[in-house]
Amino acid sequence: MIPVPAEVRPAAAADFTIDHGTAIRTAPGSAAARRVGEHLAALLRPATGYALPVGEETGTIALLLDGAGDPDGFPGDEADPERDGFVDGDEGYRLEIGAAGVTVRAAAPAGLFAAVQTLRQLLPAAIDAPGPQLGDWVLPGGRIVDRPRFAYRGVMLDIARHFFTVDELKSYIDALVQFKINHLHLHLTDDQGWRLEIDGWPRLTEVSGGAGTGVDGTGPGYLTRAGYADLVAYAAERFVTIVPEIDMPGHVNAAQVAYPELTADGAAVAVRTDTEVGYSSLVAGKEETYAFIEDVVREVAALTPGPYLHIGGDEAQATTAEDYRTFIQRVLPLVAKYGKRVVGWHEMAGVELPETAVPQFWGVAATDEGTARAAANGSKVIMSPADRAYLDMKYTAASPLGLDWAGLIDVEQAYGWDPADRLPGVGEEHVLGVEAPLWSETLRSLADVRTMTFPRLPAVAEIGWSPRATHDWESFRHRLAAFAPRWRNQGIAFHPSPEIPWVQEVSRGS
Ligand code: NGO
Repeated sequence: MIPVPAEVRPAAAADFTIDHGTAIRTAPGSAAARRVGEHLAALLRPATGYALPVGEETGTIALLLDGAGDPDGFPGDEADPERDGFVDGDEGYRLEIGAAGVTVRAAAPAGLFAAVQTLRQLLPAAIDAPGPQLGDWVLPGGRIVDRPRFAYRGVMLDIARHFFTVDELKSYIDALVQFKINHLHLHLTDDQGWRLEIDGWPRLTEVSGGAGTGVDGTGPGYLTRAGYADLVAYAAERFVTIVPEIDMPGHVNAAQVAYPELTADGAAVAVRTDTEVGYSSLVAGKEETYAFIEDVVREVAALTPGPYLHIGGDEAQATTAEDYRTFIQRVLPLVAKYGKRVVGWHEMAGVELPETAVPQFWGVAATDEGTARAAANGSKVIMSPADRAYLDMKYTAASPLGLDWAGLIDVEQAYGWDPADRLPGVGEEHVLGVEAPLWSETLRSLADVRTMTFPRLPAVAEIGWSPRATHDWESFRHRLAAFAPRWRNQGIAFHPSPEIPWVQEVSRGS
């Protein structure tokens, strides 16, 4: 299993077998629990061929909500099996597998959903095949009590350098949630392209989402407001929060191509499809700048139910330090005005931040003064150190895809760090969580995206979810090996890292 659960207690002779009589019973009166039950049934039906009805009356697989749990009991004494060991937070769950049935208890539907991902991994890899398979669908008996170490476990995809469609993004979400990833950060705008439709500023997407706006002149592509809303809803059904990023004050060439009034002298600028960074900037001393940003922030906030709005803030080499400060100090209250919490790349922490703002550390240096100061001031930090968590770095010098400015990242490198140990001044209590960013300069297809994501993302996912005490490379690489047949069955391309003793055969099937 990845991420490894907080507590696993196997029980001999208590295996449960899913068969044609198995039904799924969900918490009475909860539409959300019912949807999680339907989600589980939909996962199990193709390979098993069973009907797996979902209802509130009967069923040997029960998904129950029990808000009366005792968080202090974690990981549990044995006195009261209904109450002990209950986990706190929305994503915690308790799973009991016995010969007579399976019971999941959670305080919230998100916990039931997390438990469903665990159940999926407990079944043979053939469960992930798209069509009927022969076999015994045995869940190993025992008990699991589980909850995340960090609340935020994210992936970022850059859809500005190369665009990916709503359907591709949905399929990416399907792959990510299996590792209990709960945030998808979308890098929506950059020098090359602008990928989200904004009311009142149609040229952003007509021009900068048009043909020839991807790296090396690929494209076109952008998310319509309806497409974005559809994606947000799809993600929410899977307990994934979308974090939209509008990068500013740098990385804005595409906006300036569409609207030259956003440049210093109002003169037209050329489309850029190379991969240089640090040359464009919004103008801190111009009111047009903030009128534009307010329209964008208002619209993005209105379309996004999640709490965060990412304002970029990285690599503003074309903005003076003074302008950068002025700019960030103008934008922070704008985001707050529309009810969102600011996230920004850690350069933003060079400016004094309210404690609700979240710096995202993407550096490779051993220290970062601004991030440490923000943490001391009460901010929570997202950890994405580029030499560990960047999914766009090459695996080896021979990798055909990816960049290498932060080094080569094999699976052991992706796994071998601790978020609460990475930066002086940023300890366990300051870490909101981890995120693995995937920049798309070199990625043209969903297969490219998957090949860079797997098998490294599971390493970051485990670091974000599992208790620190479970961290163990030997254990991890052997557990990871079992995912090869699962990914093959799901049609997910992955890099066959030689460090992993991959399971080769799928010895089941009709
Ligand atoms: C940097 C840069 C991005 C690049 C990426 C490539 C950040 C936060 N800004 O990360 O524009 O695409 O590296 O790895």
